[in-house]
Amino acid sequence: MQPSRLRCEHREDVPCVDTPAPRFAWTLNADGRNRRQTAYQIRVWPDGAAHDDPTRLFWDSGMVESSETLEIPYSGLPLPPASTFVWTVRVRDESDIVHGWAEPALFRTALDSWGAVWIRHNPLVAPSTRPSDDASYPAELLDREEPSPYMRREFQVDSEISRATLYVTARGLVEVQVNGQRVGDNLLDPGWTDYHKRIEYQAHDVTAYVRNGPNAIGAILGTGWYAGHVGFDHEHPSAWYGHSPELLCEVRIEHADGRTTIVTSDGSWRATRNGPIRYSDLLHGERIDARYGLGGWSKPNFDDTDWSPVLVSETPEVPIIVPARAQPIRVTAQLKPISVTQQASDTFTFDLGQNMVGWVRLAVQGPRGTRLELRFAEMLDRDGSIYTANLRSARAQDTFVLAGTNEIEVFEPHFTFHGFRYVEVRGEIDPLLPENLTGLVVSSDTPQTGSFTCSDEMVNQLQRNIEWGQRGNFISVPTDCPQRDERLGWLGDAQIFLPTASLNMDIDAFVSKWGDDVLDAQSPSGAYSDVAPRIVASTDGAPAWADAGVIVPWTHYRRYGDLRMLRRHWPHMERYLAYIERENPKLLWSREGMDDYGDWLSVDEHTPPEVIATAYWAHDASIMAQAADVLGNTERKIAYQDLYGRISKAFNDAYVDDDGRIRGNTQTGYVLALAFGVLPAEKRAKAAAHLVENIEDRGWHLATGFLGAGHLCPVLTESGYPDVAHRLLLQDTYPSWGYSIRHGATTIWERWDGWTKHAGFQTPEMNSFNHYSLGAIGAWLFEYVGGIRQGQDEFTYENVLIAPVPGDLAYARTTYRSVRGTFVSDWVQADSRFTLKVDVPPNTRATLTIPAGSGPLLEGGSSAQDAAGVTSVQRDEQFWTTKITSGHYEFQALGVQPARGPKF
Ligand code: RAM
Repeated sequence: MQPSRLRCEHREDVPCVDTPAPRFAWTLNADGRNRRQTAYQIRVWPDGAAHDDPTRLFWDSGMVESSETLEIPYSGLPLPPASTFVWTVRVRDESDIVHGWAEPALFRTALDSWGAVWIRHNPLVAPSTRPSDDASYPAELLDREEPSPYMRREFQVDSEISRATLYVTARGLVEVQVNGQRVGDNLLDPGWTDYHKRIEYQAHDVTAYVRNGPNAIGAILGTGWYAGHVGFDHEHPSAWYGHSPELLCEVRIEHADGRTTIVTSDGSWRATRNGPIRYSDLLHGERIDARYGLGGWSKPNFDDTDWSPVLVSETPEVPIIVPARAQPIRVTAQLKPISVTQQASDTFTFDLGQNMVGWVRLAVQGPRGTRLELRFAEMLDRDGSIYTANLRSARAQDTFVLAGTNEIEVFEPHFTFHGFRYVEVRGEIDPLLPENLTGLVVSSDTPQTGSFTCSDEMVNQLQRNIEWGQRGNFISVPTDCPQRDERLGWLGDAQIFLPTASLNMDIDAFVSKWGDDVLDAQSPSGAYSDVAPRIVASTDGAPAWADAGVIVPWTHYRRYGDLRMLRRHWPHMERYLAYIERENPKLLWSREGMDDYGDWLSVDEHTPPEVIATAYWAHDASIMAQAADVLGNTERKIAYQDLYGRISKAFNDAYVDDDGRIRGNTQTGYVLALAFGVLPAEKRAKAAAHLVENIEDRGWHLATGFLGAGHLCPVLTESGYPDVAHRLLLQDTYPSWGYSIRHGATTIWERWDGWTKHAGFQTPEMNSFNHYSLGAIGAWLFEYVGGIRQGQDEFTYENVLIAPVPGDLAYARTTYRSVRGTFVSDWVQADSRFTLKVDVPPNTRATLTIPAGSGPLLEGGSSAQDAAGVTSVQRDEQFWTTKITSGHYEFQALGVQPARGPKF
């Protein structure tokens, strides 16, 4: 029983931790059934020492009698700052066998203080205005020039190096080079936070970069979220946090003789703005002019006499500078164009075949000064030209100017990103071929954890579209869209999509980081904001958006078991609940003139805002009661249960008639009331019937916006209408998920009618083709069609349900790598039998629900009753219910009619 996937502070890569008690977790792998961990032993030691040298151990937990594999806090000697540690774990199993130590993993401890100071280029030193040999350089480009600062210093190392670590951050964006080599593969560091309150830094092992003798370190800065354009507020067009980017960094060199030398950002650095990056902005793009090549600027002995001294910054200190919590942004995939068409003698349009987020690498050859203009778009217009109207004010344009080296020159931007499928390249260049261009897909590098495939290709495309939407919008924060002048961390979108996102990928660390952004953005009143980090949309308290402050930590806890995050958010959640109650003393959400987005982008239906808001408030209260219970706070639990009851009663008295009809009679009204459990038992079935009537009246179409879309299919399924849920899944006429897919969508669209056959493109004012919210149906695919889910009172995947809802699909295969290991549900219905293969990881249990027919239930060909690891088998009219322990099983229910499974 070998532990694997060792995680420290929720990361498998090397995290830098700033807590005295970092938490450890692992996953167990073991053959056979009913496998359990009965004890564990953890050891932690400094990197370089041996784990069996007792004099060097910082912590040896000894054998701890426990089956726990999550959230185990370090409790050894105090961990010194700025150090690297190794840890491992071994376990004892159910037969008292102690197994071998796991492959060790690393973590670093944070800096305790910075010896470095923030530096910036001197704004009084103007960059050269145009390359010396190009008098014709277009004036309109020069106007926009705001070249990136390049900064450097040299340092001498004169004794053997045992380790070198770089700690670096920026107000803006930063890329570091040491001795001519780019450090690491992180992109767009340090990501986005409210820079007035909190900035993250990265730690990199640079031992391989630094050498005995002369060394040089260099940094390139971009404006990024700090000083560039963000969002859509034209009154406040850029520089939300500051005007000019700044650098903070420090290299700690540990020597073999035990000494440490520190090289920091300080007044001795020199800077220039005469490098190749002439302009960069997240929304508008980047301009690179290779004629400004700086040669070996980040190598030692470079002549920087025409560079100028940097200024030590006078910007007020940031209160909190913390190590980066989540995985960095990286290139996570590369795409080759599926075609290139020549639009005019100097215009080529590449099609990458996939709406993606990131940028392109262009490899071209041409004369010095050749200027190539690249524009990016998600869609094509009727005439085959790129459709950019929906980007609003985002120019999304990269410019590459060739140095004319007689060789192939390779261009790639540094400090921008675009959302696109099509790339138009314009310029005097030999005809371009697909080989000239590569799409680089850029995303926060969250590991994949889920997969879903089934017998219906349209549904498989839906799953791919959801994943691409996630990839493209999880860039440091979860954003609404990646292409237009917006890209904000909308709370509503996030709370709707996180249950799905956390099945597709391990967003544990990513969300705990964004959780801090949410706390940083909370108003003094207690209201949570509309967006976090909080800029552009400065309002707060919107129902279903602000409620994310409560929903997100709870969703996160249920997926990942992160109690510390829940505890940290708890007082803020309490403040929010107090705020709503203060504003709505009658227990119905009634605050006039408040921020309210309603059931955003619903079609032909208007759900009364008070119905939505009050249902969400009840939902918050119910979450609070459950969270209080988990946190061991019985008094608050009772108080919130009571509040939940009172809000539900007020909701029913005001909005629900005896026949279960809810004010507005809309799909989302019924869906939310049912999902959040605010209806009394006797009205639930009636309300569900009204919901189905509504869907039927629309010819089996949905009408929900963001808020209803994610809960719709789960509610239908739970209310006894799985066939209706499947019907909506497979629907491909407007409006439906299938409609966009039938019309070529490779991502989830912002609106059901983003493009329709009858009306063409929706208004360019708000029409993103890469918005994940409506992709919130993804959780239903995993949790109901695949069937892997947690029961109401079951947390963190110790005891799961595997209850497939097959509909008319012939098969579905679902895998989910949970915090406790991988669950698989792989079912096929054919020839009067329903086959379900499952994997349940060690230390966990599952209850399976399998469609029952006239024949028996077999496991591995014999009676399921007698199978090893099966602890109970029961049946009612419709289903077998089987309880199993860990392991791999193959069940078959025989005589299931009709051939495609039960009729619900
Ligand atoms: C739009 C955003 C987002 C939504 C808000 C209310 O501008 O795209 O998706 O949450 O409005």
